[in-house]
Amino acid sequence: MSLTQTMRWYGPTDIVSLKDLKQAGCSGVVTALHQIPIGETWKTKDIEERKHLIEQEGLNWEVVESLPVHEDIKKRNGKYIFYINNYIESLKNLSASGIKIITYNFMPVLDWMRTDLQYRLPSGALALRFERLAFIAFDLFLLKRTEAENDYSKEDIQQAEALFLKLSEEQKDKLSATCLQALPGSTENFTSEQVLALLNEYKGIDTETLRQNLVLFLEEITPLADQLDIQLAIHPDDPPYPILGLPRIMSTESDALYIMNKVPAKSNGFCFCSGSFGARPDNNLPQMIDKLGSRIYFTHLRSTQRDESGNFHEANHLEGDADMYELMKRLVTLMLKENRDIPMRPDHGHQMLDDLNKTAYPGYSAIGRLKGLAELRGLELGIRKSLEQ
Ligand code: CS2
Ligand code: MN
Repeated sequence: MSLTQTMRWYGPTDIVSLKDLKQAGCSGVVTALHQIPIGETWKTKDIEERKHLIEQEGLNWEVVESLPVHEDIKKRNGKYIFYINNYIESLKNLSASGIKIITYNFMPVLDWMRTDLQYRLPSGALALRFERLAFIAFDLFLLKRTEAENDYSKEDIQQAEALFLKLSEEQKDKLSATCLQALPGSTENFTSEQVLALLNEYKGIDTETLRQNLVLFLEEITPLADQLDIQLAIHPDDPPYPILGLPRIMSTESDALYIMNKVPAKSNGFCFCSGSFGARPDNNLPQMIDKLGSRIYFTHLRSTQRDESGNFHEANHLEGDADMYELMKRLVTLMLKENRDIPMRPDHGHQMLDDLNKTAYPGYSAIGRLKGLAELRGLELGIRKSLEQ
C-alpha cells in the first residue's frame, strides 16, 4: 500500500500528455470534463470516453477534480434545484463508471487568485505568487469595485496607490489579466464587467448564509453519495481569507470541523490542500491532518513561502513554510492506521527548464510537477521504510 501518486491532467487539450504523466511516474490521473459547461450533467458516454483514453495509456482515473458547483447552488437562488439534480445525476454516472472520489470547492465566483504567474525565483524558475498590495491595487484601480476601499486600511490604500502609480500600462494590463484569469482548465479570461456583475450577485450573501448553503447542498447530495460509497472532497479557499468582498467558508481548521460535524455523513470529506490552507500562518497543518483524519479523501501537497506583509509564493515542494516531512509522516501514519490509500498529487509546480518556452495551464507545466512528484515519492518511501522498522 502506498500513497496513490497522481498528477492532474486537463484532458486532450492539455499540452502535457498522458504519456508525459506516465513517464513522470504516476499511477493515476486526476481530471475533469472541462468541456462540459458548469452545471450540466456529466453523461456516461463522456465519462467512459475519458476513462478509456486514460486507461489506454495504462493509467487510472483516480479522482475527479473538479465536479464544479454551479453559482446558483452556492447562492441558493435561480435554478439551484435543477443544478443539484444534475449534480446528483453526475455523481450517479461517475460512480457507475467506478470513479468515486470527487473534488469540488465552494469558493464564490473565482477559483484560486494570484497576482503574478511568472514570479522569478533565485534559481531562474518561475512560480505563482500573491502580492497583497498588487491585489489591492487591482481591486481599487483596475477592477474599480464599488466600496472596495472599505475593505482596506488607509495605509494599505496609500501603499497600493504608490505601487500602482509605478506600473507601466503593460504591467497594469498584465496584472488585470492575471487577476481575471479564467477558471482552471479554461483559457478564456473574465472581463472586469463580468466579474463585477458576478460579485454583485453576492450582495446580501454573508459568511453564515454561504456556510448554510453548503450545509444544505451537502444534506441533499450525501445520502446518495453514502449509498454509492462516494468520497466528496471539498477543496479549501485559495487564498484562505475573504477577497473582493466575497464570503469564504473553507479557510481554517474550524471552518472544516464545522462542516464535518454539521454533516456527519461518511461521504462528506476533504481535499487536504497544504498549499491553500498553508498560506495562512494560523493554520496548523499537521494538527489539521490529525483532526480531519478519516475524512481526508484526497491531498494536494504543496508549500507556500509567506512573508510578514501577507505576500506568498509557491516554494519548492520540500521547502517553504509547510513542514512536508511532518505532513507526509502524519498522512502515512493515518493510512497505516486506517488501512486505506489516500490519493495525492503535487499541486502546481514551477515552470522550469524546457517548460520556460512552453505555455501550459498556469502551475501545471510538466517538469516542475515531475520534480515535485519525485521528491514527494522519495519522502513517502523513506517514511514508510522507517515506520516499518
Ligand atoms: C487546484 C484548485 O489548480 C489548483 O490550484 O488546487 O483549483 C482546485 O482544483 C479546485 O479549487 C478544486 O475544486
Ligand atoms: Mn490545491
